[in-house]
Amino acid sequence: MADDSPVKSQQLPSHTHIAIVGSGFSGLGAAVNLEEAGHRDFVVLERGDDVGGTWRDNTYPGAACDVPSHLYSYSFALNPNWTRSFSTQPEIEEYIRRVGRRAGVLDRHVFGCAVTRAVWREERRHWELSTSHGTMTADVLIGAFGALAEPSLPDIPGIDDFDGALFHSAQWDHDADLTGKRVAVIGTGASAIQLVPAIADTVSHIDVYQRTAPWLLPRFDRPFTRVERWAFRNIPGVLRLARAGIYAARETQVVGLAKNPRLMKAFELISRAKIRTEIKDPELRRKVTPNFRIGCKRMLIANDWYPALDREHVDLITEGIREVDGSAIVTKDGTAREVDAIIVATGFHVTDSPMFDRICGSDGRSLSQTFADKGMRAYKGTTVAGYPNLFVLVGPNTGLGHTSMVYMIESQLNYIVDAVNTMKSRGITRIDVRQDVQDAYNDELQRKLAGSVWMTGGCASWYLDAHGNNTTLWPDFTFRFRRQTRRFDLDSYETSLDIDASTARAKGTVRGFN
Ligand code: N01
Repeated sequence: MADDSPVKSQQLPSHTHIAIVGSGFSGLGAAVNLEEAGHRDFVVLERGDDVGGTWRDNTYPGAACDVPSHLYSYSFALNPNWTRSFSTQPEIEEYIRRVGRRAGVLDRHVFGCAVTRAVWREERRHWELSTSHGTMTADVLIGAFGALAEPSLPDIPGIDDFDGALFHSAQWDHDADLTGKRVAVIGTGASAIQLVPAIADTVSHIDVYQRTAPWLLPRFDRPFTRVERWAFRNIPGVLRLARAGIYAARETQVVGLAKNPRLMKAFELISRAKIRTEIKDPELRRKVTPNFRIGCKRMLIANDWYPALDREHVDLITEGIREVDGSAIVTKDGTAREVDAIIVATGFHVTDSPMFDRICGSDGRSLSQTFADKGMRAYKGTTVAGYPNLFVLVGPNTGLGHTSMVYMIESQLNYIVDAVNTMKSRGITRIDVRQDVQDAYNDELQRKLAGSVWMTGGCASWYLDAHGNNTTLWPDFTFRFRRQTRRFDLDSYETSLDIDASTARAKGTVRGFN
């Protein structure tokens, strides 16, 4: 099958053993891992028309990865053909599509199928799913809906009545012709710093609205030479070696980020030097210099952001936005700036994903209700007390700013596949993580986070929730998470057996049940 061949969507089954919601890096990875472990009775429900998730959706100009591709890829599908060190969005999307097609799991996908509700039915011990294609049930639910899937729109008075083109960076309107137009970009996060330089030559003017200046580091991006690509393809071990080297180099950052924030000062010096060399205008230098410790918000990497801001037809506006009035953005000092298009690059609903409203556990409460008291909490970022047989990928405190999320996803997948295998081999129909185990796990996480730069660096970031808790980031070396998730720890769970297994239970061959 050609790599870009169209996918044929399947019918929604009435029941499946395992339902996976979403087919980005995590959902597709789950499908491939389950298939390899011999599980055939699963279905992937994907609201889009192909695999790829965030890499399918974020098609804004300049979209690229901040983690080198040899690490930002599946360990089971290394790619010797990456064309450059930091791949662009089209190349990553193509990679994920190819993995999906080659793994032979697309025949278990239902595309264009949005899950609108998932309710645990205690009496039947299964999940009842409402979807845009009808209803179905599943014994096990894997939430792979992603943390960066739901665009967050700014609440600016009058913006809905704006007279021109208006869209979010993650929902780029490719029909909107920006040639020669006056454009406003709201936000200066990872997406904005990629898209502004990419459109700067096309548009006549850009107003960039900055609320908080980000710290920037150099982007060591370059095309691979033909010799390197030949070596990646033909010399055994070279790909793995490259991957290991990138992994080790990135992991050293954890020492400063999580353990000793004062060490981050060295990065600050590099970033300040970058500002001095890449920007001529002293006033602009002042505006782009952050007022918090580097690492507190995600460190960004780019070589073209400051030079783009320094251009004649690009203005950096730091007065806050008051409102949108007709075709003008009005700042708090009363200045109105006319534009033809507004691009909002204001990030995603991470700690308040709409999917949390749609998943209801054994007491009927949604995940949002459960998370309302203390914020998002899970065990090993994957299971949540009161939500039996639910596994969440890229769940609470599994996020990273410095290295590859695919590494965390694959760690979770080890754990989930082992859990599903354990349930099958022991005849267990219901697992629910013990509340005391989950609480102890989270107390330990917060203790580790307390001294980190994310908590002490003096910034407001989407890493923190409404309570000021960091419920998004993993606060340690990632190999420690890999170690924690190597095996499913049945003793941390309350479990129930199926009727066939009761005989085995009577013989005392199954432990850990209630
Ligand atoms: O979003 P963000 P993003 N008025 O939340 C500002 C990943 N990613 O789409 O800092 C005015 O980082 C907000 O200001 P402030 C990556 O994990 C990865 O850029 O909150 N401004 C900020 O400047 C990343 O972290 C790659 O004060 C408002 C910006 O909007 C995540 O996606 C590439 C505002 C939002 O920044 C999200 O990045 C791209 C308002 N009302 C993205 N609300 C890779 O390379 C928000 N802002 C892997």
